[in-house]
Amino acid sequence: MDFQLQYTDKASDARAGVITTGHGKIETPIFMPVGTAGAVKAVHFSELRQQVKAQIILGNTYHLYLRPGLEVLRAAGGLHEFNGWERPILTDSGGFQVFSLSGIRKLTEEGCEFRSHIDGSKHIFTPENVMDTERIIGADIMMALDECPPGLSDYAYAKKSLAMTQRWLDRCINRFNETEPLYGYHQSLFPIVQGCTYKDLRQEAAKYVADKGAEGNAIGGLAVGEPTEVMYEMIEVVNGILPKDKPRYLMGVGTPQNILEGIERGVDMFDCVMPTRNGRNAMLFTYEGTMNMRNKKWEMDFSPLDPNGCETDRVTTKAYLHHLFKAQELLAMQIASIHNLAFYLRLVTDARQHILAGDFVQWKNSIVGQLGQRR
Ligand code: PRF
Repeated sequence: MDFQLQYTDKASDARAGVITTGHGKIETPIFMPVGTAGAVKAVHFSELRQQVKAQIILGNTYHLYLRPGLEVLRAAGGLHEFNGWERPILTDSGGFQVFSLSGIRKLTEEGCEFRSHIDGSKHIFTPENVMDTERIIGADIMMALDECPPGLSDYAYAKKSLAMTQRWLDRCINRFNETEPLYGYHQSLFPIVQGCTYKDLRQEAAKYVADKGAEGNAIGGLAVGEPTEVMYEMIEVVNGILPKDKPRYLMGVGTPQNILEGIERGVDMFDCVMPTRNGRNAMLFTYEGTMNMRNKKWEMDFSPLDPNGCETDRVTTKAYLHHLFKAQELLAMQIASIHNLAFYLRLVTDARQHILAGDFVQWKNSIVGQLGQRR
């Protein structure tokens, strides 16, 4: 993997760059649609390519390991061959999903034991078997196994948890280095900085991760219940330490405003379920704020969702989408998901253009207030 910085903003830490993987290039800053089980919910890959203009998608080790399972993925020749997405893929390691989804779980030095949310069967994720699983899935970027404690954890717990995440990271790196990619293209391993909301823990965690010399680095453990301002402060602390010449990925964040604030603080990669999940729930993101498409005010509004948006935005009227949500048509979820993902990709593409043009901060300040409004 290669990362070239094209331009660093003079007035902030925002950067524009290009990541090159075995499945093509990614222009940063970038938003990665979430494709949990190897599919982006309600959006076909043709729409993802042509309308959303997604450059990379995310998969989850937890889901893919449980279903379709490693035997199928291995026989298919990896996830790219299995699902037909020929652009880059990143896989999250599963730890975070185990904590948010599975039932009974036990955290030990060895790893995390959990029960499948599908059939209740018992499993364990260890740093070693997660690396092996991510090799079999074959993502271009693999994430290390970490523990993401709740946002408001006390200091003692946060410190203990971080120490274990660091020991797990060493085990991940060892296994990663002992194994080879299975399908003939390079895979990168990104470590994850944890440390909750404690500045000294975040600093220590960022130094620990930076010393590993990985091809890219991630910031985890944020947007998990702490105040937004604290999240921004932690990003600043961590990015002050992580290497500038490697991509930085802020995991599971966030709203359009969060993404712009992250970009301003030197983050290059983002993922979040919000555009798809909220879209399925009738919420649209736009530059002028959010819209609830179930609201009666759209019943007679025959203007397009966005005359300057993707094809779906140009041909769908607000009244029609309102009708589809009221009638519980599946197409409603599809249109809203395409719109939201296309908007998120447009947001980061516009941010990139303004970084390259040298007026990112001015542009960001001029739109960030509007983004939070309700239309
Ligand atoms: N760790 C991992 N995945 C994640 C997170 C984390 O801390 C988050 C937190 N926002 C989202 N996804 N492995």
